[in-house]
Amino acid sequence: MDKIITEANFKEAFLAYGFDDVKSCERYGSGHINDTFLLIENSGDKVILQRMNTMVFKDPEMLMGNVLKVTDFLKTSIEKEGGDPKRETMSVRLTKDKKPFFKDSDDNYWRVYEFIDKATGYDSVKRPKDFYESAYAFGKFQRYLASFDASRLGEVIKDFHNTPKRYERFLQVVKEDVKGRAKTCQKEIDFVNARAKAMSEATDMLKNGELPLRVTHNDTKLNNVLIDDKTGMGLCVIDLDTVMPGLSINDFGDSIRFGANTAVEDEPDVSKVSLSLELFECYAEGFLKGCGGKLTDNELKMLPVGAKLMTLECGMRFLTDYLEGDVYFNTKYADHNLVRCRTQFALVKDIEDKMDKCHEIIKKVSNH
Ligand code: ADP
Ligand code: GN1
Ligand code: MG
Repeated sequence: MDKIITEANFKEAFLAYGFDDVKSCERYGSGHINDTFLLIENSGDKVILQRMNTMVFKDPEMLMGNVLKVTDFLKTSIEKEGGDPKRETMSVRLTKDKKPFFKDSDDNYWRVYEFIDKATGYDSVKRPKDFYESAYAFGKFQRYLASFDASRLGEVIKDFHNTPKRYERFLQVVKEDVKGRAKTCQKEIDFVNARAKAMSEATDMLKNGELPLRVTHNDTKLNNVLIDDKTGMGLCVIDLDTVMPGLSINDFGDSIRFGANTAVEDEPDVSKVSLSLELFECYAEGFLKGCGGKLTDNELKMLPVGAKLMTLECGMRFLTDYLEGDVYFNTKYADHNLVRCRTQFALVKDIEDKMDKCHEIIKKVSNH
């Protein structure tokens, strides 16, 4: 569990960044990893102040190095296409000492982003158009980064979307059962084990050279893209912590997991959970358009499998965290991770049942 943030910690961070006239500094957004605050100065200036989660991101210096490289690169690409780099990508605010983060005397790592105003990160799809726009933005993000040299990026979390490795770790955690919780979730453990063979479907293809390694976002939830309140267009891809070499089908898949579910990620009533084929199609259209026709035939073919695998992997990660005593994801109540896991598994089952239909949709959308 993360240690608390004291008044003194905030004061040090404010000083490091030169915020000497703070009007308010409140928790903001619904991310599961970092501690995010919206800081407003009396002048009306707004910034996002975050305490980075150093349990998850063990090398914050490398992480911020990645973020700076990626945002600098994106700024140039956005300018070239006549966009507004101040709103269409993140801007890191430096400390008074010109550093991209600040470490306080309790070893908390802080960073500041310019606040992107009049734009919203949604926790669920209110209008299909927003989902289409988010897809276009994530696809475009990938298109921009297609010419970024991946070897410049550090691997911030090793094997982040290596599903078979995640499965190995899951098996270990079930075996150790440090909190004695395995007996409360045997059905869910069985659900994972029944899919042992499926875990390496995508990673095997990567190994065999059948799927290309690209620079991907790796955390493409709907609330990690801001939609412009005025134009309704996908404005800015945020949460760049996990930008690393990865698979396009995982970026596609994670968005489907979160946004094409007819229920929210932590819906306790699993009868409400299903894959909306309408939203699946809508996302596929936006994503393929955003990628600019750059996906290979194998990638296109594997997009629905990406959706299944990202949902299975995420459910397995929630279950792993529940078994370990809720040490990774921010939780709001005792069984939150177990509830999230059940939602994911109900969605996996529905994706499996609708797999043929998903393939048909991709064929139609990509004209293959
Ligand atoms: P986490 O890694 O915990 O998910 P995020 O970086 O995604 O943290 O930030 C959490 C939330 O804060 C986002 O979902 C978004 O609503 C908001 N947010 C983050 N950065 C900005 C920004 N630069 N401008 C406006 N809102 C932001
Ligand atoms: C976390 O940071 P956030 O809330 O956007 C997690 C993702 C999970 C997601 C599940 C670094 O995303 O991998 O898919 O929760 N991020 C990290 O909601 O582990
Ligand atoms: Mg986030």
